[in-house]
Amino acid sequence: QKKRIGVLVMSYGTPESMDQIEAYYTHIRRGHPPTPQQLQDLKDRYEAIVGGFFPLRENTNNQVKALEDKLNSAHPEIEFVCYQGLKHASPLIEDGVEQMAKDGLKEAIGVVLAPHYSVMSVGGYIKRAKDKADELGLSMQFVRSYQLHPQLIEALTIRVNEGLARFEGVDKNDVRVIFTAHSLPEKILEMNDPYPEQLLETSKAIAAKVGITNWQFGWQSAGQTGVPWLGPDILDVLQTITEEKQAENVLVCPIGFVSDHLEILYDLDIEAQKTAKQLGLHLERTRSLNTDPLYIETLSDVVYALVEKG
Ligand code: FEC
Repeated sequence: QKKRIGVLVMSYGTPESMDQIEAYYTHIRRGHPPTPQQLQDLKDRYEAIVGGFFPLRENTNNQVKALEDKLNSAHPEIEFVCYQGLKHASPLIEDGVEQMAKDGLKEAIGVVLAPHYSVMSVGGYIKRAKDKADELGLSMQFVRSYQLHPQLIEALTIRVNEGLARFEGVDKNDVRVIFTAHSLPEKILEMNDPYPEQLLETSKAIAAKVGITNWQFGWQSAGQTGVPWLGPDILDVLQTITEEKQAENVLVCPIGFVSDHLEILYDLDIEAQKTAKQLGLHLERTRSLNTDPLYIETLSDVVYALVEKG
């Protein structure tokens, strides 16, 4: 009999229909319902991305299936069984852990579909899974980050090269590459959080592989919570680039996200694109990883490394 190992694949989660948006948003806000205006704004953003279609759900399903296939084909001596655990939608992280225990699994590994660790992002996923696993007597180990995995860097390098090639007749060093990730409240800096540094590590590794020096990092998708969030925001970066005549062409590479979803399809493709047009900038965005085999290999590798460690 093969050894069975559960893999809890954790990701942000998304509503499945327009009428689930309120419950989803309330969960994100830790039980505080949004005002009617906030709710409408969010509905409008989902409407704007291909008419209220929720691509993150299908992308996550595909990534999880691809990871399970990859783990089982790369390591046939073990049976890997993947489960989903979502931060803000069903099945919740706790549901995923519970299902593993119900299915009789004794050992499991948790991995988040986000490469960079912050106590407020990945740390939160891990804490919820660990608390539930401890309660149910399931032994779990966790992947914390994989921001420099060679296959991840390779996949992102390919995308940056591809993006640069879209600026026909423009030298690659005349295009400003902006690497982005989801902003977080500034207070993470007081906690010595590794998030900003890990994001710079990924950015530097890609820039070195592509062979570019004309790049910078910018934050995106900051929340409106009344406390300061990490900046500069991508929209301010575009403004500065224009005012200081630093570049006319920009390529945005959202390294903090691995899938097409609202923060890419709205915040970058609609909002940032609109700002760029107003400023007269030519803005392109690199393709998302989704089920790129290099990304799936990255996930499979970091999960298996924990199996080997034992
Ligand atoms: O496509 C989709 O349906 C979901 C897109 C989505 C992703 C995502 C990723 C991250 N978030 C992170 C942190 C925060 C913090 C707050 C916050 C708020 C929202 C809201 C929506 C939303 N997030 Fe999100 N996030 C996505 C969607 N996020 C919608 C609520 C409206 C708004 O503020 O825009 C603020 C919570 C609060 O109010 O206190 C903090 C981080 C990530 C990237 C890492 C990860 O994937 O976990 C960090 C995708």
